Amino acid sequence: SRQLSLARHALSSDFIVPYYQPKVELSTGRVAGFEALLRWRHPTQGVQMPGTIAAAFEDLELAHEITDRMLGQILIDMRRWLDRGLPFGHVAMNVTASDLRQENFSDRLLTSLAELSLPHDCLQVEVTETVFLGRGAEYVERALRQLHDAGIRVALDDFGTGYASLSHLKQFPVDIVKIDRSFLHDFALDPQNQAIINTVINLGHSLDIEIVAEGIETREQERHLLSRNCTYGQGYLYGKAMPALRVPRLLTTFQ
Ligand code: G
Ligand code: G
Ligand code: MN
Ligand code: NA
Repeated sequence: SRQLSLARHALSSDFIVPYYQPKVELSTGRVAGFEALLRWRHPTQGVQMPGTIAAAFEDLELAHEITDRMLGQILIDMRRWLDRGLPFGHVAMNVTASDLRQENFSDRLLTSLAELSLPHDCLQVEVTETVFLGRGAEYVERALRQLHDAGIRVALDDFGTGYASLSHLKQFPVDIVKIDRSFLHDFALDPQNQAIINTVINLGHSLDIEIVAEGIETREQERHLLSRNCTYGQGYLYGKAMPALRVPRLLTTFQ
């Protein structure tokens, strides 16, 4: 298809890059880390969102290549920031069930970190609830456990929207839960969303899971989350995903 050839072209010409969206500690405003979000820098049409190459994620070989490209670039960016003494915290990268089912995914990831002498706690992996379901869940579990045991924290993305049951939080090594941004939308007017958010925050405190609220756009949302002791937040209020080159300035102005 057209999307597949676009993606192949983008990969072959180095146009697929991670952009970095800040994640902040709500009580201080300090940048705690970043989520890496794929962007395709089109030579003439500007920066494209992942949706423009969605079909590429269905082609497993291409999807794995995209993940490798993202990981490689994220590691290089982190190495540069460390060398400059920039306190970037961590970078969370999105991975799929298909990435995690690869025979040696976690080994390769750990080897790549070692090659650049990067500490394990500077990288996190983000998965959605769907990785727990379906074919090969035992391989996914094994890979996540290996990463978690090596000190790479595992974040569960889009929490509350999928099919995950609470027992997945017990079965899989989940260190971080990200509350899906749909619960923050309209939330000043929606007592049900507020109740869900409060419940997930409390669940996090009881299970010793770090909670990140996604999609924070207003000070009012921030205030509410703070009053409920939500620790971390991410959203346009703090910044959109930005190119690696802009990260140093963000870190030096917001510390
Ligand atoms: O900004 P935003 O349009 O980037 O992201 C759209 C969707 O694409 C999100 O659900 C996000 O999790 C997903 N996404 C962003 N970057 C990556 C990536 O590197 N790999 C995978 N598998 N998904 C990504
Ligand atoms: O599925 P995942 O949570 O990885 O996707 C993140 C997506 O949400 C990206 O497309 C990102 O650009 C978008 N996003 C991040 N912060 C906000 C926000 O505050 N508001 C909205 N509407 N989208 C956001
Ligand atoms: Mn994500
Ligand atoms: Na999300």
